[in-house]
Amino acid sequence: MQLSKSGEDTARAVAEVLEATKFIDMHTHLFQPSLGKLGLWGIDELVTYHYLEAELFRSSEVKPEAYWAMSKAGQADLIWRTLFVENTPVSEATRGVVAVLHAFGLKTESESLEEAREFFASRELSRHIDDCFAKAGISEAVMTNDPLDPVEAAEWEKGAGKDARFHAVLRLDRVLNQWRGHWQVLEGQGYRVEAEGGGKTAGEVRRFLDAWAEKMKPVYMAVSLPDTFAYPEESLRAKLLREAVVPACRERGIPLSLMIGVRYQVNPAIRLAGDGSGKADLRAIERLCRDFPDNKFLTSVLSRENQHELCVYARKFGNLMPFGCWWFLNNPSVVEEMTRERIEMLGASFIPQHSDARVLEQVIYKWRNTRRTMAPILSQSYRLLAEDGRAVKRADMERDVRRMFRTNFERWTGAE
Ligand code: FIX
Ligand code: ZN
Repeated sequence: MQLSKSGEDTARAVAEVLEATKFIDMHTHLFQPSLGKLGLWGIDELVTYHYLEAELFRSSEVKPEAYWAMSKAGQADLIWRTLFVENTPVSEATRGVVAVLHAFGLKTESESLEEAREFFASRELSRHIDDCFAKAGISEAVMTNDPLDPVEAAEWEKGAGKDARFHAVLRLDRVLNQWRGHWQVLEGQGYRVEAEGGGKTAGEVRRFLDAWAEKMKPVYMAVSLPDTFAYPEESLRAKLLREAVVPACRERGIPLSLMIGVRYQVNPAIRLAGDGSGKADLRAIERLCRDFPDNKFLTSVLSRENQHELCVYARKFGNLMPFGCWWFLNNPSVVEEMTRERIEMLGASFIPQHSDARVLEQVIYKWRNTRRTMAPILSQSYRLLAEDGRAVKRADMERDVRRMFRTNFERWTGAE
């Protein structure tokens, strides 16, 4: 269907296409039910999300150590009262909880969480996952799987059955960033590795990666990296990247996801909520993409100040795929700026968003927000194109949206 140049036709068609397309959520902290009790869901987990814990400590007299001593329900009741009853839930993360309650037809202005607790307690998890994914408009979610997490490793060793709604990712933070605290776990599993990384360490880490990749069948390998990350550098991390991780990804034909710019634990007192953000030196990406042209690098950077530079690098390297508006960037004001400059510089050759959901029901609001922010941006792009002489067909829109939210990922990972 040829769209007229009128804005309202375009806006309506874009909204309909976004609504009708099932997205792939290519980075989450969700877990398939066959991995036991690792997956978080329900109102108490939603309300104690670390984004909301950070906001609690700005609006309550409670001290972190007193908060951590509370029960999960007690923590949730305090956050609900503080951020949702005594204050208006206008922040992105608080509004998200309201959107989830509303999506399930629950009251959004209750003084207590009792109605919500009863509702979520009544849900059967696998059907609840189907319902949440349907409400979110996603077909599948990509997990974050840590072979050095003893609880998760034990679940994989039991033989976690494949779940078509989920894809695995081999997460490497403990290997690449926390070697000192974990090398002896590998040694205990029979890998001839050394504290300083000498001897056969790189080859043995490669053997470890291959063994876990056979078990998990990951769609990519991933690591989050500090704002100070540099490559090349004289460090064990650089050596393991060069000699173990990058070759392993290349030979398996899967990307390496680099998530760069975290300032870990700037405030340890508030635990998972205590991480910050810092501008990184993206010349590391330049060197990795140039030195390893047969590797594919999914990349998300945490500092708003690095975003335009990442787009420029993506124009230089076809093996670099920018993805997502990560963590502190996942707010409409920043998502709009990042997505507009990406479309202007990269067309549809990037992955606009991931949810980073830690609690199952978060996919509902995170993807609702993505569609809401994306619609006017895409409409504007098509209106400009029409004004400059090329009217846009609905089929063009469907192809573009499918490419950004599905086929860029599928083509890069082989995850069909
Ligand atoms: O490293 C990561 O995967 C980050 O997304 C998380 O560590 C972070 O806590 C998060 O959930 C951000 O949304
Ligand atoms: Zn994450």
